[in-house]
Amino acid sequence: MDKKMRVMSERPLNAETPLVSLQSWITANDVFFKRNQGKIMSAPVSLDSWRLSIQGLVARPQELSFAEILAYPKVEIANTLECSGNSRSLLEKKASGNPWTIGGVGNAVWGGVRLADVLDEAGVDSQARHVSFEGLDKPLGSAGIKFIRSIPITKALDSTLLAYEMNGEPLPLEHGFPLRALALGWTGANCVKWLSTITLQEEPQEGFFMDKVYREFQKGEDPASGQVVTTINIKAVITAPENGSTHTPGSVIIRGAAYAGEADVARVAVSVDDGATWEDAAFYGPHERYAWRRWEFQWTVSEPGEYVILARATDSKGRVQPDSAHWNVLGYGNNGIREHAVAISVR
Ligand SMILES: Nc1nc2c(c(=O)[nH]1)N[C@H]1C(S)=C(S)[C@@H](COP(=O)(O)O)O[C@H]1N2
Ligand SMILES: [Mo]
Repeated sequence: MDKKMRVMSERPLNAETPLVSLQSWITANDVFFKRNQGKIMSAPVSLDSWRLSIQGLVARPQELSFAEILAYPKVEIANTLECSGNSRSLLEKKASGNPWTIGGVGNAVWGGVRLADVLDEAGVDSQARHVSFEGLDKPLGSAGIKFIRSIPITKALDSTLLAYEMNGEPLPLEHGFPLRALALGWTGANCVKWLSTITLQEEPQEGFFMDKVYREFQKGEDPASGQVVTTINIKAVITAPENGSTHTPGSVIIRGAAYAGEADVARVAVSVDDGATWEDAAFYGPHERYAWRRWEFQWTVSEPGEYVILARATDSKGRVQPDSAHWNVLGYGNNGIREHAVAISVR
């Protein structure tokens, strides 16, 4: 793994993408954030023996070989993937979990097949309401709890990919080789890696990774009563200039990325005076559904001083990034404008 990544833990492997690598539209595979709950296999599984089981509420249960997956029509989709806990460490009030700054996110072009096509072949029963995904990774720790997650059937049939390629390469081992789920526009926890079994069921999956985590709840509340984290929140991140950097008077280019999960990023506004006034940034580069948009703002600063730069994204449905994040015990979905402020000096 690239040593430029910020490793938060080795066992399990949790590492975030460095700021410089968030500046390109495509996040390279070697610096793409890595988030794991369990133990990654030390070597890729053999494609000859690998099978994907489709079971549960289907007319024709399947045991698909990798070649059979490849035989489905191939789609390539740019999709920004973000960990539910990204930006957690920027919250003013501490929340438990990996201390992500802004690098628990990345954008890749994923190659694979539509889950809908595969499920169509299996014949989905009319009682099926949820689709659960299980991977080949082994749990860490004595409790031995496997990472199994389900999503509603509507999402599974509408916009979920089974990906075997990442940025034109076979899915790297750390990102789920040979096949992973990608619920487009939804947070990483909804995108199970090293897929082995897909089960169609009437009820949502139960268990630790559905009921105790990836839900937004407050202190004293039962985690299971909280909302499940699904779509990625509207958010703009500033990738330049760097927080705490010093500049000479003149031109300073402010750049970043903005993403909105299943929605489209419609607008990014920038403030260089700590929120007193705002101006629109300009978008540049590709504009694709589910992928982040890059933006920039050419700022001319003549007065030396301390400046606080803020960015505020709005999506196509009119949803605006909040001034401050909606806090919850596990610190999910931090998209607060304040929390993502960048302070610089001009001298
Ligand atoms: N099998 C399996 N899938 C998994 C996980 C895991 O621990 N095991 N972690 C999830 C979480 S929380 C995230 S954020 C994403 C991270 O994907 P990446 O490591 O490819 O960036 O994978 C998800 N899929
Ligand atoms: Mo995550």
